[in-house]
Amino acid sequence: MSQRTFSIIKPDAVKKGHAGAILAEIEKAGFKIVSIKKVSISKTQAEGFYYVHKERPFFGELTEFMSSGPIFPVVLEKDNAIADLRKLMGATDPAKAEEGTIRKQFAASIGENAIHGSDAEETAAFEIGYFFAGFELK
Ligand code: FUP
Repeated sequence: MSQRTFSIIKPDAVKKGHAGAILAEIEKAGFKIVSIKKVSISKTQAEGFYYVHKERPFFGELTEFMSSGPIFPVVLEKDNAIADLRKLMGATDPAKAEEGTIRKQFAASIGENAIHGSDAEETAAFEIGYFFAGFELK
């Protein structure tokens, strides 16, 4: 069944000029780009997005990094989109990511790991709504 998920091309990938190559991989894997924009977010906005991680030791570093430069929030659609994007992204730590995954190819470290992807339906709904208004999702 067709499903939507949410992704972010993170500041490290945008800075290195990898946004286009990553989006090409995503399209090649059968995802339709429903909506995309380029934005820079504040540390407070990054904290709101990652509030589930607020007690984790890396929260400060993570939100500092996510507000360090422009990002591309993206809404994607395909059958089984949430699980399939997670698979295409690879493990959080690129050193543990499988060959051919986006993080294996484009991520430098566990912190600066090129791409975000929602991990469940409820998080996808929250994350899409955090970055996109209804009229941007036709
Ligand atoms: P993922 O879903 O693979 O993006 O990973 P998590 O939701 O566990 O973590 C969200 C982000 O926190 C990661 F993308 C990078 C950052 N993080 C760290 O910086 N250090 C860690 O040990 C774990 C996660």
